[in-house]
Amino acid sequence: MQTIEERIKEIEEVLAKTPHHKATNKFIGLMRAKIAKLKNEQWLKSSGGGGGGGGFAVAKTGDASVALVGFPSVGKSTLINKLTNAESKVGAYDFTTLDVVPGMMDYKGAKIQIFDIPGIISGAAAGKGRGKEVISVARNADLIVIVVDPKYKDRVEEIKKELFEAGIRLDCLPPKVSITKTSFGGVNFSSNIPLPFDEDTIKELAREFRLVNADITIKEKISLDQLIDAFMTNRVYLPSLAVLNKADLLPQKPKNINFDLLISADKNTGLDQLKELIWQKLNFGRIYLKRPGMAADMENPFIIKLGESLSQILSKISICDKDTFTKAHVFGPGAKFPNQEVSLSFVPQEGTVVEFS
Ligand SMILES: Nc1nc2c(ncn2[C@@H]2O[C@H](COP(=O)(O)OP(=O)(O)OP(=O)(O)O)[C@@H](O)[C@H]2O)c(=O)[nH]1
Ligand SMILES: [Mg+2]
Repeated sequence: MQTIEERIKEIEEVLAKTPHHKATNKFIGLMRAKIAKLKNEQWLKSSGGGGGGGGFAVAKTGDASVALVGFPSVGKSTLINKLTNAESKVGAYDFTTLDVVPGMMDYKGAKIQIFDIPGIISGAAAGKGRGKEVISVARNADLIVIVVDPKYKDRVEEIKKELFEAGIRLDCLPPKVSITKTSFGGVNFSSNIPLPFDEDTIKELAREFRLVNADITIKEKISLDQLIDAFMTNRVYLPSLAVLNKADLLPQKPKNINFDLLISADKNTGLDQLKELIWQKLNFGRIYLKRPGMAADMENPFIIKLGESLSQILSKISICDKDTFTKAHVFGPGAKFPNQEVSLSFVPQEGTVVEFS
């Protein structure tokens, strides 16, 4: 019997020979969907335990979690030891870290959990090395920090490809496609946007994903691969940062910079900028809560995601009388004037003082 890998290869070969034009669109879509499904199957079957959690026991705590992903020996453990309270073993040889090591970084009042994970190798997404476990941790994080060093400096894309193969979509939003299962009526499709595939292709893909009755609406221009992503249920969409560590070893600043930041974990350079970039990528902000008649607690900010409304924020605050709140008064940044009365749909900014009432 053919292995999954052989089946993927066979379909890829067929695809490579297929000319791209309108008449072959449906066929290409179907073949790509089959590859996506097989890759998922391969991932689920690879060693390292079942399902999403993988083989590492990692409890998420704090306001957000960040995974450090990179090839061996680029300095991930050195970095987590500098950023957090962790004491992860550092070694001048590959695969020093064999387990996931969590650490907690305190920044601007937020508790940001960072995971140091074993170095990945090419083929990790197909389960090579401890790829499955490593990638499971990455999938469950809120931000991926890709770490490279001068030896691997041109290989950010290679890491991104591994993550992509494992269903992780970096720095993009989920395609605006809604798929609602219905109980009868077949597959109905609606969209008023010109798309690079036809209704037949969508219906064929729906069949491939065993959707017999469903309403499908596409609300933005997407590619065929994004359409397949919309059908796959295991895609995660995460922000990422790429950092080049060991910048102290570079004779000069590299020309083609495809990183967000150059750092040296060992020499303590760029680490404050990295903390700030992590904060920004997580889209975090601080608000200060105030009780009527009392001063705001400026020592203990409440961490929010910028863009959230007060009612969304309220749902995360643990105070017992919160169900009674129907409005708020705001002060400082974001308020038109001190003590402005706003509804719970108000969106605060970094630094807004909020008094719920
Ligand atoms: N020159 C220099 N060396 C560094 C820097 N950061 C780490 N190193 C060295 O690089 C080697 C590997 O560091 P680790 O932190 O163990 O690397 P890792 O990415 O955790 O490695 P694995 O756990 O094997 O994947 C050690 O010898 C570190 O001292 C740096 O900023 N500059
Ligand atoms: Mg390590």
